[in-house]
Amino acid sequence: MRIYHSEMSKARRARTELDGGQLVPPWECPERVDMILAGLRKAGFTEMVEPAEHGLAPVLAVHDADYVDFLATCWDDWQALGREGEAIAWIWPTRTMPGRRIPSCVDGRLGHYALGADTSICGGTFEAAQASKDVALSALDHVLATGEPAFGLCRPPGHHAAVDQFGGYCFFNNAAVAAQRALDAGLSRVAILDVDFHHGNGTQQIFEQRSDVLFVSIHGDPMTCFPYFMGHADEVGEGEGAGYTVNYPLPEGTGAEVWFHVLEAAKERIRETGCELLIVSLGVDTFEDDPISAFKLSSDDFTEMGRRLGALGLPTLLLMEGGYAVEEIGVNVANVLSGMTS
Ligand code: Q9C
Ligand code: ZN
Repeated sequence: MRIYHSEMSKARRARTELDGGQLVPPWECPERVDMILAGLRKAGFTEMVEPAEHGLAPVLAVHDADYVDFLATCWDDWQALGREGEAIAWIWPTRTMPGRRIPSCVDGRLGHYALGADTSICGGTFEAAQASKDVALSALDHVLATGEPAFGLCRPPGHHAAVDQFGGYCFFNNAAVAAQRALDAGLSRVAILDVDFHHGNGTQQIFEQRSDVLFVSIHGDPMTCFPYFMGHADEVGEGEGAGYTVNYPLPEGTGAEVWFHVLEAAKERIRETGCELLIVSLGVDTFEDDPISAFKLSSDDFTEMGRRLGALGLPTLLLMEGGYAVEEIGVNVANVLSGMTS
């Protein structure tokens, strides 16, 4: 299987994440990329390909232009104020104080465009986000041209990024950008299956009202898990999109038996809706030793995941999302890819 990745993904090297009331080194670190590449090489994957530049047009097909402009300018605006730390949102429009216009100063703009305080913006963030979507789009091009599966080692991840908001370590929604591009290339319906531990709120929001993208997610119950405010089972899509959003929230502690049972239900929905392409939002933070998540999949279970995804028999684009057990992230990703191609 071809592996797409970009060295530019490591241009984002944030120092801080607000976690438990403290500023800690971010869980979503550039070392993840090297550990995944090392794991893949060790497992015998040798075809590593740098992406081609696809520009911002495919991003603007799913994200608002003012949001993209904010990401492009935020760090410079922040630095121009002489700030010492990284750019972190700290005030928001809320239920009792709805924002009626977008502020002009960077603190206000951060609140408008952020969905959480966990994700700092630093130099290199915009460049890394662009590399990440180029990885997704180049891998997509390969799948569309050959019918072969491909893996896009996207970093930063994408599934929490909404039409005009960043957060949960995500800036551009790589899976959504790729899905829209596949539709624009002539496909009629695309499935995004999100197996990251966290609900893919951004992907859901982008496609909630549409039936040309089926969004199916298996994730930690938002009653107790990030992103807390989306991902319940009764969110099923709206209007035209009714039935094309499917959420499977599962309790913390969920292990392989239940998880794979739910995966089969998710696959059935993908089959019955006639999707022509499968995009997998591949988080491996469902791993039992993930430091910030709470499912119990073993490294061997990821091989089984790959097998079961491959059994759908669809052209498949795998895109990296989360996974924070850095020591084991390489073997876990490699196992999914090996299972799929076995
Ligand atoms: N600082 C992905 O897996 N942070 N994002 C939780 C609090 C949010 C996870 C810890 C977790 C986001 C792509
Ligand atoms: Zn996650």
